[in-house]
Amino acid sequence: MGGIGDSLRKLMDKILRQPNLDEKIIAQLVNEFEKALILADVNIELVQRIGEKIKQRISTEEPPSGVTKRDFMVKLIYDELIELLGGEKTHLVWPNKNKPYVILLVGLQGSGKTTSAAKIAKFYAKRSYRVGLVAADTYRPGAQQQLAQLGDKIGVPVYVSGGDAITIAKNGVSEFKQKGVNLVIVDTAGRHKEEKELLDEMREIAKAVNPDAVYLVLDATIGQLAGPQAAAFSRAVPVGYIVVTKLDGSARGGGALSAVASTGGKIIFIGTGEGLDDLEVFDPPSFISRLLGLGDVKALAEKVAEAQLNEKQFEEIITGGKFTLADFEFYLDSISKMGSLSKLMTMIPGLSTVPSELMKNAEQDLKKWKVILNSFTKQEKLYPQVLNSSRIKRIAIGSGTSQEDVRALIKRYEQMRNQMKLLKRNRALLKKLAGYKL
Ligand SMILES: Nc1nc2c(ncn2[C@@H]2O[C@H](COP(=O)(O)OP(=O)(O)OP(=O)(O)O)[C@@H](O)[C@H]2O)c(=O)[nH]1
Ligand SMILES: [Mg+2]
Repeated sequence: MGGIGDSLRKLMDKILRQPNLDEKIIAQLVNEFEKALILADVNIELVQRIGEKIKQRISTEEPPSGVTKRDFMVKLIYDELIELLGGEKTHLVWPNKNKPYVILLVGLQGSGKTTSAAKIAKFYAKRSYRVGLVAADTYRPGAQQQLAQLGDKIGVPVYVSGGDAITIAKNGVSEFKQKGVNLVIVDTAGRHKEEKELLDEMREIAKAVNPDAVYLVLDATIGQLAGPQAAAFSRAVPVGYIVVTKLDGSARGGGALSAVASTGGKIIFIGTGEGLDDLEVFDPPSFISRLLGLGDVKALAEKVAEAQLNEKQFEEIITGGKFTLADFEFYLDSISKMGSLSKLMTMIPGLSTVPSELMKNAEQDLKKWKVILNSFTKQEKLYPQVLNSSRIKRIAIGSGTSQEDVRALIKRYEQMRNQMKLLKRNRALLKKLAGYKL
């Protein structure tokens, strides 16, 4: 939920460190929790209802045996947040490849339709669908060109033509159908203020192409307004699913997601950046566990698989007891293959509590660290306890860096190792409590 992550992660940490959860402390923690949600633009009444529920449950229910009250409280918060976002289900669909499936994208100007069209196309193309994109935005100059360029980048054909939007949409879809394309995605124009005109055009296009699903694209930065906006579109066209974009940059993402969920809207994808890989299937349990700093092993594993890394080794690092410098090195290598470090860190269990400020530096440090690690001996990587000042000096000279650099790297490694321990504990806890497979 955008910027809300930091404050929630800190709060979870605080709860887990409380020696004694009495009523007063609970009230105070719940209050902090409510504040974090309100800052994320979640509806106040909804926030209060959740707060009350957590307070009531923590004071009346007995935690399952072997579970502390602190752990139980974290679990209650986890559950309530999932509920807030519409429950445990994901709405992802796998269209039947024997029959062409048509998606119509609608939404206001600048909400991210064209970018999302390309992201979704890439998502399915990677999973061996034959995808076609139809550029039915005749309103904004250059709009067709924008989609054509994105299509080029991802190797997906784009139907571009002159004429009016309705004819383009209709012809594009039928041409792709004839060519045996499994999935056709129609990008349409947005309008800023003339909503009525926009909705009329959407209705006409929907009539012309008879889509299997209409996806509404909403910008997370509008916060709670996402609710009424989704409702307005749903009255005009049969909105099946919702894509919420720009969750990376918005502190109001929590408001947007919860507002949509509370109107019964099915969020299928979320956009988390401008890149064409910055699209995620919306899965509330993974989303929330990441938000709370419990780490999203599932999403991480998917990224790893996509980057064709050694999945088994990765899983061993996450679940294994030891975390050596060699594991750390493997991490760094994997991360540089997978893209943005700071984004990945939020998925890596236990590391999501590292403040985002630190992560920024980490991105810059990554290259230097790899050079330094090259100067470690194998023994030093596997048994970091042998490191002493003369070894550190040797490593600094060998890698052309300073002893402070080497020490900083060792310190970061130790931080990660400690957080791995915390994570193991969190995962074991959630497994025990929820039966949810992390
Ligand atoms: N940070 C971030 N930016 C995004 C995301 N999705 C889209 N954008 C950016 O938002 C801007 C508008 O995106 P478009 O895809 O062109 O939006 P559109 O809805 O097609 O706009 P119109 O065609 O003018 O109606 C672009 O600069 C995109 O890069 C996202 O998930 N995160
Ligand atoms: Mg567009």
